[in-house]
Amino acid sequence: MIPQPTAQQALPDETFTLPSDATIGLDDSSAQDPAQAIADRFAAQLRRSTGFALPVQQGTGTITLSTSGPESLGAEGYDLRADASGVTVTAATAEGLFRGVTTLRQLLPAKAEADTEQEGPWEIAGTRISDSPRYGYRGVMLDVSRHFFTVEQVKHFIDLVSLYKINRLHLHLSDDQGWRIQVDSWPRLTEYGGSLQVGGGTGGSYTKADYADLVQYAAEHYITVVPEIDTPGHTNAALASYPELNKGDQAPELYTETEVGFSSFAIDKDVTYEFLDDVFREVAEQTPGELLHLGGDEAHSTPHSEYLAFVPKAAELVVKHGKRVMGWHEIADGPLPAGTVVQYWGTEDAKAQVLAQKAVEQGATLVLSPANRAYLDMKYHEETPLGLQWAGLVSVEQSYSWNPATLVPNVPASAIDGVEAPLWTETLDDLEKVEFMVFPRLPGIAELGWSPESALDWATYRDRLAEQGPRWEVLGVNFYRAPEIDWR
Ligand code: TNX
Repeated sequence: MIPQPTAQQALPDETFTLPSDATIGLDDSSAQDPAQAIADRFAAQLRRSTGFALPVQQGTGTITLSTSGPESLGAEGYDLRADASGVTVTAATAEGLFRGVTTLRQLLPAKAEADTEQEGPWEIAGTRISDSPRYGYRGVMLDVSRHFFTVEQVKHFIDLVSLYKINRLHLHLSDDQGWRIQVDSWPRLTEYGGSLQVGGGTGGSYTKADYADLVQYAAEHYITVVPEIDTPGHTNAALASYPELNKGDQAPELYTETEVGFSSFAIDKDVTYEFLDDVFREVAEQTPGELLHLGGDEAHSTPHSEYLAFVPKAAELVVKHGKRVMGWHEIADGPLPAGTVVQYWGTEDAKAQVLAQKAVEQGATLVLSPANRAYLDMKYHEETPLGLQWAGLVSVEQSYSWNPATLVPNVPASAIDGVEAPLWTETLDDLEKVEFMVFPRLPGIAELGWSPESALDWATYRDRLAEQGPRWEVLGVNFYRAPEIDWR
C-alpha cells in the first residue's frame, strides 16, 4: 500500500470476501452529503468491475462507511478493519472517510479499478489500520502554461493523484508561454496571451466556468486548488497582451521557446499594481482554498532592488483579497506577510537554504519541493526521452530517499507544512507524457508527506511500489517501468 499507513496490523486468520449480494452501509450521524457522495462514487466503481448490485443504504452494510468516528482521528484520519464478517471504515469527517476509502481501494485486487466486469474473488486479507497524515500539505503542481491541458485532462490527472492521498493541486496558470485563466477585466490575457504554447502550437485557457469545474472536481477528491499567477518574471504572455505593463510601453511578441528569466513587469508603474489587484481579486473570488501563489521565482531580469520593492506590494494585494500568500523561496529575501507559505525548490544549495531559513525566521512555513528530488520533470536517467536535467537525474530511489524534517538545516519541524512535487511541462505536451514522468515518482513524494518517518524505507517501499504496477495497467496509466523495481 502507498502511502504506508501510520499503524497496520494483520489479522492472520481472517479474510474478507465481497459477496455478490453485498451492501454498502453509510453510517453518517451528521447526514453529511459529502459522505453520501463518497459512498456513491465508491459503489459505482465497484459495480463496474464486480458486476454486483452493491446498493448503498443507511446504517451498516457488508462494507460500512462511517463518519461517526471520534475527533481524535483528526480531519484526515480514519480507522479501517477488514475481517471475515465485513469491512468498516470510520472517520470523524467526510475528508477522513475519503482517505479511508482510498486505502480500501488499494486493499482490493487491482482489477477492482477496471471499468468493465471482471472475475472475482474479491478478497482482502484481514487487517486493522489506524491512519493519519504526517503533514497537512501534500501537493502536486501541474504547469498548464508551457503546454495547455484541458479540463478533461486535468480531471484525469486529479483521479490519478488522489489515489495517493494528495490533497493540494497547485496550478501554474501563467508563464512566459501562456496565460491560462480568464480575467474579465483584462480579456486579452487569455484571448491573445493564452493562444499559443511551447513549440508554437495552439494553446488554450480556462474560462471561469472551466476553472470552477476544476475546483469542484478537485474538492470532490478532497484536493484544494492552489492557483499560481507567476510574478514579476515569467510574465511574457501578460506583457505581450498589454503594452502598458512593459517598461517602455512596447509589447514583446508571444514566446514559444523554453528559456527562463527574460521577462519582467514594470516594477515602478502604478498600472502593474492595478493589474495585479484585478487579477488577484478575480482569481481569489473563484478560489475557495486559502492560498494564492504569486510565483516570484527566477526574476533574473528584474533588478534585485526592484524585486525587493515589488514582492511586498504584490503580497499585500493577495492579502487584500483574503488569501494567504504562497511563493517560491526567492520571495523570502524581503519581508513577508503573516501566514505566508514559502515553497523551497533548492537542490540542497546554501543560497536556497538561507532563504528558507530567512522565511522561517519571519514566521512563514515551508512546502518542500527540492528540485533534485521532487521535480517530476527531471529525467530518470540519461536516456529518458522526456524532461530536463538541470537539477540532475532523478531516479525513483533518489526522489524517495530524503527526509522532509531535515532537508533544510536548522528549521523546526513545526515550520514544515509538507511537500509538493512540481511537474513543469516544457517537454510534455500530452497526458501520456505527463503520466510517464509522474508515475512512479509521485507516490513516493506522497508517502513522504503522509507516512511517519519510521515507515520510510526504500527496500520495503520498492516492493510496495511494484504492487502498484498492475493497478496502473488496469487504469491505463503510461508509467515508467523503472528497472530498479521488480514490477509484478
Ligand atoms: C525552473 S523551479 C522553474 C521553471 C521551469 C523549471 C524547469 C522554478 C520555480 N522555476 O520555470 O519550468 O525550472 O525544471
